[in-house]
Amino acid sequence: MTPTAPLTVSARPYEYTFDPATTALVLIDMQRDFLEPGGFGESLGNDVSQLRSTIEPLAAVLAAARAVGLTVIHTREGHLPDLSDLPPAKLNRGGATLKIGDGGPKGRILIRGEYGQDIIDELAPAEGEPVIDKPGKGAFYATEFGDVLKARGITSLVVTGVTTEVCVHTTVREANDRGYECLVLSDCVGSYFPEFQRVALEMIAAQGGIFGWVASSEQFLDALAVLGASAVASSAVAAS
Ligand code: C5J
Repeated sequence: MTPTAPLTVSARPYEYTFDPATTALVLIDMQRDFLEPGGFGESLGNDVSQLRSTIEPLAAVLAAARAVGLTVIHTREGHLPDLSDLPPAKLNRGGATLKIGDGGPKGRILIRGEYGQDIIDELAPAEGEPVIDKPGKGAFYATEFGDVLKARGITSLVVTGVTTEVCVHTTVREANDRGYECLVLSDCVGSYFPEFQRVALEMIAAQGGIFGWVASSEQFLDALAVLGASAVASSAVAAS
């Protein structure tokens, strides 16, 4: 992508400015294990339908980002088949009916390479889009994410995915400490707990943007529209 003049998104706590050439759209853990029945999220006692409202707006943002040539990066939470990267504290916590590594209806729970651990069909990575496999909640911990961003000259992150207060928050906090400017799209992040969703978003933008900015997908698409992305985004919504 050729560098363009900075774009501006109407956001909380104030306008977010970004250069598309140095910005990545990041989709955190939009995996079957979190969004579909029979996976890790449900085994922890959660109602996975709570997360599914994120899919349609995120599909529209993804289509628009691809149309204007924005860098797109996906992450997946998961562990090696021999569980050597799984701390006992994570394995044993949570009182799950199915633990990480157990066999479930979509394969071994949260294990790399299993059907359930992969990204949902609606948001499947396109060829060439990096997919970062991470053993933790944050995208930087024990991964190549930071190197991928540096190699591409990325300084701003538009963050989406699940769950808002866990992997999205951890990643935004890690990114903020490393100097990245983060915009979180409020309807493209989801939580199993409506009150956590509200408070987690407030926490990002509080204190003058202590961790970053918050905007809706519509506000972000409005900003991208000057690059000609609006038609693509509308057709993605119509098709979904
Ligand atoms: C969780 C995540 N919630 N991707 N993972 O365990 O947020």
